[in-house]
Amino acid sequence: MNEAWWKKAVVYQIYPKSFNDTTGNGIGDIQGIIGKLDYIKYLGVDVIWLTPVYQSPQKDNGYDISDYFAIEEMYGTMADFEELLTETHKRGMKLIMDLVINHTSTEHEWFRQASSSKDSPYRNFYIWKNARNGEEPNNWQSKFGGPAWHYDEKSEQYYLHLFDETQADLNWENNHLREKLYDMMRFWADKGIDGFRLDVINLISKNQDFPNDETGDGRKFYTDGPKIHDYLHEMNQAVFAPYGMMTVGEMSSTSLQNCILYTQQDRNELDMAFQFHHLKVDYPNGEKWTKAPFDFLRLKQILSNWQVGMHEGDGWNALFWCNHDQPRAVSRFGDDTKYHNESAKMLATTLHMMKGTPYIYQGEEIGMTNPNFTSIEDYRDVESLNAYKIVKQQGKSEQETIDTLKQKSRDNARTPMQWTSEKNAGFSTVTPWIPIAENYKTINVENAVNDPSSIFFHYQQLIALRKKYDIIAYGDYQLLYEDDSNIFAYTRNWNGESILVASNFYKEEITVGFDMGSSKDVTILLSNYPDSGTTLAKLPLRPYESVVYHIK
Ligand code: TEU
Repeated sequence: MNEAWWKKAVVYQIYPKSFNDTTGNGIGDIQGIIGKLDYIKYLGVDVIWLTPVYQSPQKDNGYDISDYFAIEEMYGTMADFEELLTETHKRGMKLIMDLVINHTSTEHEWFRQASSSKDSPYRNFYIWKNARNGEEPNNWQSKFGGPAWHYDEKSEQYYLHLFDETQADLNWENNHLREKLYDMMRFWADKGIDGFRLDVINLISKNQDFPNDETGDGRKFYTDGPKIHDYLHEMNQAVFAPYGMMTVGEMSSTSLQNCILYTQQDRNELDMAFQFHHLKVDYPNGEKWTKAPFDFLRLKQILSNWQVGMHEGDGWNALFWCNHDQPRAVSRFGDDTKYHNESAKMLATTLHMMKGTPYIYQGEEIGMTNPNFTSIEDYRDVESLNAYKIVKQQGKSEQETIDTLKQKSRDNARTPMQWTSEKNAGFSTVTPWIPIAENYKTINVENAVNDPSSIFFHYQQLIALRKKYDIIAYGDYQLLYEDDSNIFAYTRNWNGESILVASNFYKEEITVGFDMGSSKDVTILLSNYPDSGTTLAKLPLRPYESVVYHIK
């Protein structure tokens, strides 16, 4: 079988700002990553995804790029980056960079030129529109709150920004712009990087009528937009294919149908896609900024639909619970106190035994939790600060607003990596740019690697299983106990063998039964309890118990 290597790979995501500070300024840096490469290698991952380290005013922590060819000074130099790449390769790992090409910072030279005059040759690199009845050109909303248009006094037109007003959307209709972007991508490819994670890539093609959205926020006019597949194919042929790159697209509010098209191998667009529907199961009526429990049945249903749909459609999923935009999974779907160890392992197992390429976000492998910030002073994220204002304007009390942020803020994921129980968690010698979670004295890397029963070693074993058993990469997927409100169970089947995953998502012990046919040889590949049952017909699952069985 000649399958792509990344089908058996696991990726580790690094958010440099919060990873490891070697300069003593409270902010992580590239040398800090180099210093921890042996740790990452020890976990067993194949690929590192580095979130943006390009020059940036940091309004959105690097997702606002002002120079694609320069390394942000606070992270280090180009020489540091090259050293990181060499050292990563030396250890047999690959490095993919984050590519933010839906928008640039308004401090990018292109935007400076574009906004200098309507006649600038760069004007058409961005999306400019006249006012409509003295107001915004349409009613599209920014994903960070408020209108998606900003009026530029000087050149007397509005420009589009789907994110912060300092993140101006690029005009992908412009061939010249596209060529410039592909040249830039080749610059990094020539340095030897192994691929790209493409930020909100399914938003780059906008409906050119820019219609008003009578029933929404504009999303339907640019999500998986009219020319998206053409652009991705063009990009693939211009950059990804010639350099043999691995690519993963971040797909905002996408559909299964489109993700199949994005990732079917013979279409030559992308290798795999992140979708977010399973992480909206705690958004009542689609509303993020409300404190709410998660809907477990929906969670199972969504993940399972994508498992089956991508398998049948020959697409490929990027699997994840956590990233720098999401609250910590153990706090969100598990129990971050009494059953911290069990529930973090249960979540890891449930996801890692699925079909797709799993992504681990820094700190997830030691079960880092949400920090439970109690004051708005602790927050840094532009989206959270906007939400704070908006939610209060809607009439919610200070306490309610803080409680919502505590559950939903992206800063939940952005607190410094907890390396040791020493001052500042071993992250920095000084107070970090954002507060550290108070539990760092117990939840930290040093403790984890010294404890054979730690969450860290559970992840290490999950990664090793994926390498050893082809069925994990290639098997089909069948959901069991679909309507059960405590148990997440599924099988993977391939070449006459099966894997059964049985996970209890809650604290109550539940007994389940599986009929896997007779005279089968059942072995436990991994469990988060030392003494899980092997009688599948009658299987008690204790709080957060999660077991992987191999059945031949
Ligand atoms: O995120 C895009 C995105 O749609 C989100 O997950 C976003 O955080 C969410 O809509 C907010 O509710 C990507 C990056 O991962 C994120 O960090 C950037 O802020 C964003 O793009 C803009 O570049």
